[in-house]
Amino acid sequence: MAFAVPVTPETVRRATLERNTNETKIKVSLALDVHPEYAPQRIHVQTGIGFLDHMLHALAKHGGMSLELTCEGDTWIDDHHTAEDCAIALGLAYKQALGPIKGVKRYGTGHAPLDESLARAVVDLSSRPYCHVDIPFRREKIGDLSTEMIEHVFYSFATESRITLHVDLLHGTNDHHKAESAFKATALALKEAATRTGTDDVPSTKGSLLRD
Ligand SMILES: [Mn+2]
Repeated sequence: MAFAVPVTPETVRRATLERNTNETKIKVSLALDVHPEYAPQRIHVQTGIGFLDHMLHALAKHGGMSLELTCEGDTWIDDHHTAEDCAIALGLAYKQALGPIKGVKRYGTGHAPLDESLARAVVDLSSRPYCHVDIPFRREKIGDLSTEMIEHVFYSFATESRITLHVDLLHGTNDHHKAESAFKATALALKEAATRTGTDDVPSTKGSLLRD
């Protein structure tokens, strides 16, 4: 029988890292556990791309995470390097914060509607990086984020965090709503998958979910 793991400053799963290239300079600090008193949820995202900030903020908020992420990227070129690298850095932080895959649910499913849009996300903290995204957008861009980068963000996050992630838009018409419901569904799936069971069990019949 599982029991809740108390969230204290000592038990919060967290990671802080920097990732610097000639294209982007990123600082990220991520905590996978929040508590109103001991670990209040704090979210500050500043990537230089407003709509990406909005999506990562939603991911953290509904994923029950604290997230500080800042990026100085070459947005004078376009949004590609910044969006991709922020997702890579976030994935690295997620993997690091999660640590060895044991004592967690491992699987998570999220459904999030936003008005007419409904997205489903399914996560497996498998150490097997895989990503499937099916969100048919109509527009080229939402704000300053190219819609093609939304799939890329999910892909980069899943690859770097070494999770299996499937995100499907079930239906919807408004592109802003479609994207937001997808990030919120992913947040809910991640939150469930990372929920601690209160045991030391490795959730695999193989007895091992290897992480480096
Ligand atoms: Mn919105």
